[in-house]
Amino acid sequence: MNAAIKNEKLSNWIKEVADMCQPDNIYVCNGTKEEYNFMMAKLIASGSAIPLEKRPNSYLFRSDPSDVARVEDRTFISTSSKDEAGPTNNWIDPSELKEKMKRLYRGCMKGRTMYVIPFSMGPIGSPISKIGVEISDSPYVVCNMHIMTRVSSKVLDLLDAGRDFIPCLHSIGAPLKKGQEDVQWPCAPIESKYISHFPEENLIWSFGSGYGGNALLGKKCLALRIASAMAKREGWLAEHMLILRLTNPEGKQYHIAAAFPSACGKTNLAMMQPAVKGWKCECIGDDIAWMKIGANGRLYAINPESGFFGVAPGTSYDTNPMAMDTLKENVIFTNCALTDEGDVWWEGINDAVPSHLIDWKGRDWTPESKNDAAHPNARFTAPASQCPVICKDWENPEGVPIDIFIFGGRRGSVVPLVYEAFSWEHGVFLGATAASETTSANIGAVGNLRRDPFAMKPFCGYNMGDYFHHWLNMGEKLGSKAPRIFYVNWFRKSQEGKFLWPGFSDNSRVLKWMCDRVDGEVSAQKSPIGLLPLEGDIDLTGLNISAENMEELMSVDPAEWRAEIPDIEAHFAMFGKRLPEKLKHQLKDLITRL
Ligand code: SAT
Ligand code: MN
Repeated sequence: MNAAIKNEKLSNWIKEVADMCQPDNIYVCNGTKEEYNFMMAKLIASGSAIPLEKRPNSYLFRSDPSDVARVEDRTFISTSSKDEAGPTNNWIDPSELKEKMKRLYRGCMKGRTMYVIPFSMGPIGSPISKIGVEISDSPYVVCNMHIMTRVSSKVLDLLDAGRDFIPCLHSIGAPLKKGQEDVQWPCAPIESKYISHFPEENLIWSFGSGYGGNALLGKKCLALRIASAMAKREGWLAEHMLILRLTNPEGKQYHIAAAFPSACGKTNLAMMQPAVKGWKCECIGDDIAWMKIGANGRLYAINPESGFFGVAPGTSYDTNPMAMDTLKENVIFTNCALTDEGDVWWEGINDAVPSHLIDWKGRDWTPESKNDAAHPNARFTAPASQCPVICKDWENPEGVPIDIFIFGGRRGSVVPLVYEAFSWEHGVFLGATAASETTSANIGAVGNLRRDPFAMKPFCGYNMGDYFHHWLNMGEKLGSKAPRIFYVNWFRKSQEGKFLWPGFSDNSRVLKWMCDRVDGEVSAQKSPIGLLPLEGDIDLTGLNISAENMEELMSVDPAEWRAEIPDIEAHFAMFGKRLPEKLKHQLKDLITRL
């Protein structure tokens, strides 16, 4: 081992894991540039990383075709009783799961180095931040953690000063026999993949996958699943939300936190350049928000991450120029296509389709090829500090005061562009019943409608019925200082199957309406599902959209909504006694209004 560990809990844990996993070496990470370069050099030498000639200090990785997204079926919330994990989580008894996984972990790092990665979620030393230590046998994970979290030996100093940490154990599950040659992306078969959480002891055990949220354990595992359980216990919120600051032409600031399922445009919204004249948007975070009630009674949010792990396909100078500018250098690309000039390419990056590429599986690709050149869940890992519209307060340990919450999803029909909740309780009902068509961010079928409450279905570390209670309680604590709640759907389609709303920078028109509502500048019209904008109140200046399209976008068809009720009822029935009475009333009221 290259460094002495003074903290007893940590040194004991390292020893225990090393005894079990039997790595050849142990290396304690310090988070420096030199370390990053050293790791990358090893990854280039082994053939795993391809340096990109066109982008300084940037690399392309290709994963195993079986290891391309989060594996929700193999993700477990292991609480002492099944009821504590609730109906939306997979559950195995903790001792049984640990036994199973210990068998897998035994000797799993043979032939490899075990990396000890001390990291902070949130600014190092801030009272809101949480410390994690990930043990991983993947140098790809180390490099990604350098970007996505604050990896530093200063974190070890904090442990010495008495701070606690969350142990996050990760193995790709691919030991090497003596002399055995490694593959480009080692991982274990699907049936031995486990992404396990033990929220009652703040512990994470992940085995078998090297990809994204399965392996970069600071993100979904710590900052959402474990943190949501801590937040419930401690009275704060850990949410799957972007955070942005809007500034109006008079200089007034509004802070918005918005929850959408994975691959529904959070990164695009977080970095949007408003189409509305004089308005400015700055990014604070694109995926996760931790929120606490401040001394003045308002809700303050921080982004615990330090990078973006964004979906590449569809990202372009038209859809998200700020993301494109973030990606000029120091980026890790995974499962993108490679151009002959040594740059990355993906579907939707620009109109010019190259005549030849190497696809994400490493095969020759031409425009005649049947398959996509980049995997639909291909990702970029980029430092948040490189985003041209990163907010100057993005690392402020105090956070920013939230004015507006937005929930939403991807719905081709039924749901209008925007509506406002009647009250906090009704807003919680909107969050609790949010639905979206599934995307390629999870292994499984794409395009099926599923209820994804608060976009937290895959990320809530305890019983979701209790989570709904927690949101209702937070509203009571916040009282008149609670953020206003809205629901949006950027994805409604016409009868002909065309998107009705242009989206992207034009979404600012919808956000502006929300700000006007907060300021009491505009009224709204009551509909059975919530408060709708009055005609003319959404600023459409400079936008070429027909009155018919606008009408179709905003239409609420009671018959279509009545047809949703059985699915909402079935969804609520899952939670049994844990479903808050207030949500039952909300559903009754909706039925009456319809
Ligand atoms: O792979 S991740 O879980 O980090 C990405 C996502 O699903 O949002
Ligand atoms: Mn996400």
